[in-house]
Amino acid sequence: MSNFYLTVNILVNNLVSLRIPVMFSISVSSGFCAAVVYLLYDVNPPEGFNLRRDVYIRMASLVKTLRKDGDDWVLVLPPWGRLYHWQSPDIHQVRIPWAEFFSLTSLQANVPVIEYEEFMAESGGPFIDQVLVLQNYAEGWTDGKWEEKVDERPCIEKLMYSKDKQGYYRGWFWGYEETRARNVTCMSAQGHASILAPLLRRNITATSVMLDRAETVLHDHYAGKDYWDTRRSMVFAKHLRIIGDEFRAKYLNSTDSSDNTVYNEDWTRMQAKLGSAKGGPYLGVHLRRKDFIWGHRDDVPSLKGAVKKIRSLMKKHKLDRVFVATDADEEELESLKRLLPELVRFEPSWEDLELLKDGGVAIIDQWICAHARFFIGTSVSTFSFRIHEEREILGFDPKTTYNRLCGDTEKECEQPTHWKIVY
Ligand SMILES: Nc1nc2c(ncn2[C@@H]2O[C@H](COP(=O)(O)OP(=O)(O)O)[C@@H](O)[C@H]2O)c(=O)[nH]1
Ligand SMILES: [Mg+2]
Repeated sequence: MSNFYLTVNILVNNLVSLRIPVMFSISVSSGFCAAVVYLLYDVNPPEGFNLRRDVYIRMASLVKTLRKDGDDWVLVLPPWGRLYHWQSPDIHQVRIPWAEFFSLTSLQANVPVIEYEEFMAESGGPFIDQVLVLQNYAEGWTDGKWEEKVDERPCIEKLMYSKDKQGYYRGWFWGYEETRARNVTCMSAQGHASILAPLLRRNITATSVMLDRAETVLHDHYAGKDYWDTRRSMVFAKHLRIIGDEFRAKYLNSTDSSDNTVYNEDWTRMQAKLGSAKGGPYLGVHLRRKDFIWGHRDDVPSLKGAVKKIRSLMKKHKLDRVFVATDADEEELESLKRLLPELVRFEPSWEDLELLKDGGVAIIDQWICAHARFFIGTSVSTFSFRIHEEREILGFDPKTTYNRLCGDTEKECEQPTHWKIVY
């Protein structure tokens, strides 16, 4: 009996102590639920689309770690835009929501995510409580010893944020000029993404924290189960997959049923057996040019060298069609077409490009390469790596996937690593 009263007393006390903050603090939405905390992030401006996709995986992992303590962390998707490679003229390519490229419901089945505009609406405006600018340690690794650590430090590089008259920090917030930060701090960090978790938990008085230069932290466990869960959840937006599929059917004689590449939009149910996918009757090539050849890298072939390899692969695998995804400029493209007149490319009209944007076209290129009977990519291109993963998800034999073009004079042409999915 006395026990009963005690329980009631505790309950009453808890109710009282829980209710009080509700009356004074707008950040607590209900007495019993953990308050929402938003994690925002951004990546070094020169980084391209496919490394950014990789950083998303690191941030999703961090949010999962943060949520383990019961706090309701939500990942805010950084709008796409102002990417160095997205230079199609006269097309507005900024403030692009993730839903234009990825299936949001698929992402949400992995970790809670919202678009930036939703964040502004939900959190009460274009304000970010705390920006943490991640950087390395000025002194590098001391004694050549690697250790995981994170510390507040003076900013090493010039701060890309400046205070306005009201004392708010202004800077690049994905093209949302009205967005401001209340506080900006530089943090030296060395290690995997989740080393930030204790620091972020201590910061819990803030309702929104943005990690800038988020690529500074590494994967918690590259190619582990959590990596693959997040990667598999990055299902391309349906309209892009449909356009890619229609193109395959029309120009490459390729359909899912004949190629054994039937896709389940619900990624949690997609578990294709390795080697089960046959792929369409064409060779898929990702031929990365531009900045990859400007540096005269010896692991990247000349056009002639690439075409020679393409022809020999077509012969070897008895394929009479070849699909080429490339970022080659006009001049190189003309040469390539002269050397390989039968090549098939996805070339959108200006109107289509305006709708799909450079990012959408890149995804369609990747999707078509992902369905080829045999694929060959370019050395250390994250664009090619994402194609490898897509093919792994579809269930291709690794021999048909982890291939890359070799430089004309490259001696040891090491081939890409096979990363097996952990389900
Ligand atoms: N459409 C299309 N775009 C490409 C292709 N290759 C490169 N790009 C563009 O160039 C960018 C390359 O940057 P990134 O994604 O970082 O890949 P990486 O630099 O090759 O590792 C892509 O995001 C695309 O915008 C391609 O085959 N097709
Ligand atoms: Mg890049």
